Amino acid sequence: MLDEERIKQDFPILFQTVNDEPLIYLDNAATTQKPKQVLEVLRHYYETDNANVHRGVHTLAERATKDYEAARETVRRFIRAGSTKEVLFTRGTTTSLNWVALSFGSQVVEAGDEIYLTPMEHHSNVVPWQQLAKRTGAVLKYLPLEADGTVNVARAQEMISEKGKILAVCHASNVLGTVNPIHELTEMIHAVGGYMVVDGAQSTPHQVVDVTALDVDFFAFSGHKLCGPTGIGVLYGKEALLNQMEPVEFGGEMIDFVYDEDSTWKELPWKFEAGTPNIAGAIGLKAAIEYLEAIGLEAIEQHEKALVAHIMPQLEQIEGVTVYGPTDVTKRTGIITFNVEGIHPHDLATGFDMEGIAIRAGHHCAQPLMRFLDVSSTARASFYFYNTFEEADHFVKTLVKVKEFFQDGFI
Ligand code: C6P
Repeated sequence: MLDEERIKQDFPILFQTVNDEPLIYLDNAATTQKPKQVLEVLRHYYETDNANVHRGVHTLAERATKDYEAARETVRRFIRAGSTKEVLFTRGTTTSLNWVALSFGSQVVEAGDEIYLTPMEHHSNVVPWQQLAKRTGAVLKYLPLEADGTVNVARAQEMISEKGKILAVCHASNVLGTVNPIHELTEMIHAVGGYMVVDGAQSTPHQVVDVTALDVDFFAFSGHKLCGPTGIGVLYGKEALLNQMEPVEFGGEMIDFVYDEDSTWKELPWKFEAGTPNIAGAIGLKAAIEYLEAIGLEAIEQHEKALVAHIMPQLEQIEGVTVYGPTDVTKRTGIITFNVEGIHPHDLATGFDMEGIAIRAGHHCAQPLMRFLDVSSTARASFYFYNTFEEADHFVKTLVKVKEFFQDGFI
């Protein structure tokens, strides 16, 4: 069990009022708040160690380099990768997925090959593949979903053919809260000689991730969704594949020798990291991971499931509320995406904000999924380990209040 009331004290931003009400932050799928422990590490880095990495021989440069590379080792351990050569720092999930599609994708995908996605992918795991398909003449195919938004594994198996080259799928959906059967899907694409690319943006912050056990070829996530800074993310790739993959960006840092007409690259992982990297971001990410590990990823996952299990039956009692995704709470992360009949999601989000509660409304960068759900947009409350049961109850009460306001015209 996790003591969320105590944990909440670590997050200074949560102790403020919004529209004269205590802030309840339920937009954690968009980005998470940062604990004091991370803020202090960032402050300490800039106050005492700030220097460029892999360049200087002076003391500060050596300290910054040591801390930056220690962050890589922390990420390696966190996602259970075999080697730090397999851990590339990027700007975030979007950059990581673009790198794979741009470089690896262009190397292995040919005209007529098939690239599989699911309708629940975030645009960051759709558009780079659309562009790759256009460049190469490959065919994009969407694996079918069940009515509750989970992947229809049997039909996926039928659909994945000998032409399959890439299967790109989210580990957890940013809308439905479903967790996909990554290992099973990985076996399917490997069986036809293809590669598995996983968007881990919404799983890595909420559950134990083991890229080695999952046997995925590439895995992407963002630091800001797990209490780390913005502008830092990770691309994991199997060493043999990264060795074969060409860099996407070129310039300082990533070269070995630069001749007049051509150049050679450093070894992994540095051949991919052109220019001055986000040093503070990596160091902040390390602090965030250590913070999460101290709480325990299993405890975080349990807490979010307990919150959702507490809320879902209450939502079912409210007339006109539709919750999307599986009804089985054990199959969900801490995301609750919903609509209220007759009320636009943006009105709902504004109503919640009037009550100090931050939720998100819109298409959540998942327009193919909106078409599957046959809606133009939805509201979404996304919980994290620092959200309390009291906040969960307040969320439900506020939903009733906001609904009555828009239906009856007073609050
Ligand atoms: N989803 C949300 O509110 P970046 O922006 O690169 O850190 O992450 C992109 C991304 C990729 N995949 C998934 C599953 C995601 O949820 C996100 C970010 C946010 O749902 C912002 S749109």
